[in-house]
Amino acid sequence: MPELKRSVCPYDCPDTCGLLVEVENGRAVRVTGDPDHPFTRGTLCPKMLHYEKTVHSSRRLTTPLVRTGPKGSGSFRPASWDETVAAIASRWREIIAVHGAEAILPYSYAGTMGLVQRNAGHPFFHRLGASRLERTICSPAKEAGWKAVMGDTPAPHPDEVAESDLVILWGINAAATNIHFLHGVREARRRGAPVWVIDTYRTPTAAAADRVILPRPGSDGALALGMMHVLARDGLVDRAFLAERVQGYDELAERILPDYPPERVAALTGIPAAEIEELARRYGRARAPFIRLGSGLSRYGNGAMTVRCIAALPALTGAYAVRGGGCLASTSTGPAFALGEVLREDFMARPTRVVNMNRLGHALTGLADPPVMSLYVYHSNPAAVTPDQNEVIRGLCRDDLFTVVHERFLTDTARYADIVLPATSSLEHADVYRAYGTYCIQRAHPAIPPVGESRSNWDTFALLAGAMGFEEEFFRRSAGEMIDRLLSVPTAMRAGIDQVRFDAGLAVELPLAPDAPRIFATPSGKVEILNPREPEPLPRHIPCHEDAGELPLRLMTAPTPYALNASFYEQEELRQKQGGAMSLLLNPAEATARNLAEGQRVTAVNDRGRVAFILRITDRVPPGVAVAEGVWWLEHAPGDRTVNALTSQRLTDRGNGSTFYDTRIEVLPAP
Ligand SMILES: Nc1nc2c(c(=O)[nH]1)N[C@H]1C(S)=C(S)[C@@H](COP(=O)(O)OP(=O)(O)OC[C@H]3O[C@@H](n4cnc5c(=O)[nH]c(N)nc54)[C@H](O)[C@@H]3O)O[C@H]1N2
Ligand SMILES: Nc1nc2c(c(=O)[nH]1)N[C@H]1C(S)=C(S)[C@@H](COP(=O)(O)OP(=O)(O)OC[C@H]3O[C@@H](n4cnc5c(=O)[nH]c(N)nc54)[C@H](O)[C@@H]3O)O[C@H]1N2
Ligand code: SF4
Ligand SMILES: [Mo]
Repeated sequence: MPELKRSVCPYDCPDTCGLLVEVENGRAVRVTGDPDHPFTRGTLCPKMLHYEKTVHSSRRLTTPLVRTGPKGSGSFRPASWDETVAAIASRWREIIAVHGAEAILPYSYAGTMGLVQRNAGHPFFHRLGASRLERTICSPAKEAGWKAVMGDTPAPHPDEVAESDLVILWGINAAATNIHFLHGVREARRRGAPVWVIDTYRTPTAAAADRVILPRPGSDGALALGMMHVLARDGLVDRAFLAERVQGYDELAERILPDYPPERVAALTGIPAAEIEELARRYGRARAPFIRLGSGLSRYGNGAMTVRCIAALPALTGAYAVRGGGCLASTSTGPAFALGEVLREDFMARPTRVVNMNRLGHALTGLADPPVMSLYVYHSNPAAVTPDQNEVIRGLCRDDLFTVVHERFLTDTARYADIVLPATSSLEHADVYRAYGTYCIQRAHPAIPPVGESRSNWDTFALLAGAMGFEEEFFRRSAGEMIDRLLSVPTAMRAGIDQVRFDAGLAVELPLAPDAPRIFATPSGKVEILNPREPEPLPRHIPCHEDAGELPLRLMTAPTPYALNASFYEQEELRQKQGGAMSLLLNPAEATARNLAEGQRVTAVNDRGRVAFILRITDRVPPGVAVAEGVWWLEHAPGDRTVNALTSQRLTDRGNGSTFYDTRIEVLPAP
């Protein structure tokens, strides 16, 4: 009889599902959704249905490795932990002696979202005096734009969407990235709410919508301003709400009335003026319109401003005050834990250099002082996921760069390492999780022993701390002790949780006061359409970087339902579900204009790179747009580069975020 253990999905996904793991002889044999999870209620996405195939993949790294061939060749010999940890410590001592500790750069992101394992390197690198990584690859511009208008106002509970009478899925492919949210959306629809999707192409989510609107990439801010123009012009605004609870509506009206009439917004967005009018009127007449805002539209040079424009919209109609209305950008559950206990910024003797993770290529190849002489990568795959792959790989090829990669698989990045350390999967280590699409938290204990000689992030940093001679008792704590410590610090947000359930390893909801999303946590206590603390006090349309670009196609570097960033490519079945090949989607008219045929090999080019894809022709993609779903591993790519060879290191208007979607290309037949 298999033993049943509880765990948590560790991936970077807003849902943070509870898992049930069937364990037999120390192996996970089956993984299913936990029906006892308050939000995800027992269903899993297609990626996690066979998590056991990832955990027990024949490709798992089981011992440390030392490089024996040229960087990138993938030639390694097995080695012991003692040998590799001693080698890392001695090389770091040499680097510190010559260049100082800031010549060492950690690089980590979202391989696991558990609070202790994810952040395990912070105390170590603070104590070492290493450079700090600005971790802004995902959605800091979205956060900045949201915060400028709504401050720290909590998002509505995701279940509230069921009470909405108009749902807008705005820049979110929820069928891939937030599948459990669609339960509530379906419920709203069953009760009569139309569902509108606003995206740049017909994603799988569009297939389930009543209406699909496809603005030109990067132009959603203008669309929101045009909608607000119509609301203001036609008197569809809530005067009482605006007077009492909104700052700056009159100033906004002075701008949107002359500047954003539907005809001008049609020119900016490519959406016909009549459709903008219709969308605005439907929005204005709805009792409780609910916007679920994704992050894709924030990954542009104007990303934060776009989010600000959209965040202003519910203020005009008072939707922010209505249950089932408003906007869910993400649930901020961070304050539920005293994360400072893990991060330990106090271990830093002085504030050290900060390197933006989106500009890794620049950091590794530029003339920084001190130069980056060692890169330590853990739970991230920068050779695949970071923009400007060519420059990242040029940097990783440097013979004088000492690279250590702590990983579950021999990823594109690990192939360039001098030393590879084997990492546990989430089933093999302890952690505690919060969520960014729900208000759930959950603790996980190891369900199985480590595969091979793999070690968790926490345990690996403990070894490295020992080898570097760090005396602090902190570095001798186990992950379990660290979690206990973290949970022993009470926070206002966790007060009143079902402690018995939580201690039993079940997911529990943070108690959200019913009206919390309707009490605006901004400095003025109002929705701040006008925010005097911003360099631009009022929302307006600003162009994105590539609005000035010359190549004809906008490239969408979008998520696929069958992978998560560059994770899950070890599963052959999931690659098959993605069509078996790294493909580029193009509209029939664009294919015909270039004399390209379905299934042929094509090359996408711009001044940063050239990437081979297999062409898929589909009218799901409008003219002027190309779509590359997923972040494939190089070994499965038709050529020698993957999608991020086309993306740039330029940052967003606010938040220093990535601009993956702000990319232009041309597509040519492959030679
Ligand atoms: N299956 C799967 N799930 C995932 C991920 C994955 O890769 N695969 N990634 C995870 C991660 S790291 C994150 S951050 C989250 C969220 O990941 P995000 O990248 O925020 O994905 P979505 O929120 O679905 O939003 C992306 C959508 O925005 C659209 N888009 C791009 N530009 C524009 C634009 O200018 N306007 C509009 N209206 N739409 C635009 C894209 O076409 C795409 O459908 O998902 C997580 N979940
Ligand atoms: N083209 C394109 N590029 C993108 C995106 C996109 O949509 N399109 N999305 C961007 C976004 S939103 C994000 S958030 C980033 C994500 O970028 P990353 O955080 O780098 O995400 P993954 O590709 O999932 O890589 C995580 C790695 O961590 C490893 N891992 C898992 N668990 C552990 C563990 O416990 N310990 C250690 N040491 N390793 C572990 C996994 O094997 C995996 O290789 O990618 C960005 N890049
Ligand atoms: S990736 Fe998301 S939807 Fe899939 S199991 Fe994990 S938390 Fe659930
Ligand atoms: Mo992300």
